[in-house]
Amino acid sequence: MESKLALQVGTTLDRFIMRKQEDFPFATGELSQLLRDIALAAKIVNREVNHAGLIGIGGAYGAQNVQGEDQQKLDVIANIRFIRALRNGGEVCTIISEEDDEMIQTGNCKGKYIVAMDPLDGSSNIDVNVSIGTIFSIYRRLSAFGEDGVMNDCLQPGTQQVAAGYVIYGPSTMMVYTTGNGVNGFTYEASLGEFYLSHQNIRIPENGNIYSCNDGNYWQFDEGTRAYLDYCRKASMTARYTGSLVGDFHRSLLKGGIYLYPATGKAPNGKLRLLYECNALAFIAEQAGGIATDGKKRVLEIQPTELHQRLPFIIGSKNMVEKAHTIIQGQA
Ligand code: AHM
Ligand code: MG
Repeated sequence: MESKLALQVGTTLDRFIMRKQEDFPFATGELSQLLRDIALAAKIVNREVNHAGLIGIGGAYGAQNVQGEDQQKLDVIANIRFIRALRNGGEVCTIISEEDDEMIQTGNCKGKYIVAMDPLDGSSNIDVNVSIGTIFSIYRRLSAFGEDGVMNDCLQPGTQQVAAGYVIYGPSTMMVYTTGNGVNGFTYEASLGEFYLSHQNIRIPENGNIYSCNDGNYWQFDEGTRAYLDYCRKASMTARYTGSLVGDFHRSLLKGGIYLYPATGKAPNGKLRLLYECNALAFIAEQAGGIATDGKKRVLEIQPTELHQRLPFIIGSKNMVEKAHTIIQGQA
């Protein structure tokens, strides 16, 4: 449903969210407030990211997160900032974060929503000043109000997302999100402290010429995936891979392309996480006309069984993902 009021140049994220809410007269405004809380935390993290090189908080924290990966100081800071914003906001009862093994209870037992997030994805890129991002998914809780959220609230398939998005901290900082009614992007104007609508109703091109995959893993991929990468090379497609999922996905979304993180010898179930990396981007891709799968199934229909579940991941332009499936499944 399109907003009743025409959107004008200079529309801020706040105003956009407000106008969208006017389309739903019975809505309580809690989801709108939650999106604003996320945007506020993103502004704070953006400031930290911009200052990281200056105040010496880039680099490893010296600890490891639950998956045995080095935690960067900024990962920790971003995690704290987002949790704090969601706790203060009051709409969220439970958070799932890449940085925390267990569910995080905010203490807002009346909160309607669950948030799954990767507070700072692509953190190996922080020290080298390459784009990084925050990814988030929002679900309605299933359990009764008045208590903490439970595992069942967190293990919902991606089809149940009520909103999802990402923030990319790059040459410009942008927030891109969907509430299931198209995808819109907002660019941050730091001097004014506002996100402005800059990319209205984003549609991912059906075709593209860019493939994005860690080619160094080539010999760890299955035969089908290798055949697809051979096809990309023979077709002289352009290879682009930063190691920052948000950046690589954002490029595909705007220009057309395909991103693949297949299973490898080292990561036999894939590397990326369903709840706070893949589902959000899959929701956005589909809302923009693209496709996201684990190589066989639609990502959004996968029933999660654990918080930090991993999966192989293919996402991008419709025709490119379909072609990849055909080749990977040996039908080419
Ligand atoms: P992270 O959550 O630890 O940052 O890992 C996720 C990142 C993605 O952003 C990126 O696409 C991928 O891992 C890169 O992995 P690799 O270095 O194995 O290619
Ligand atoms: Mg991550």
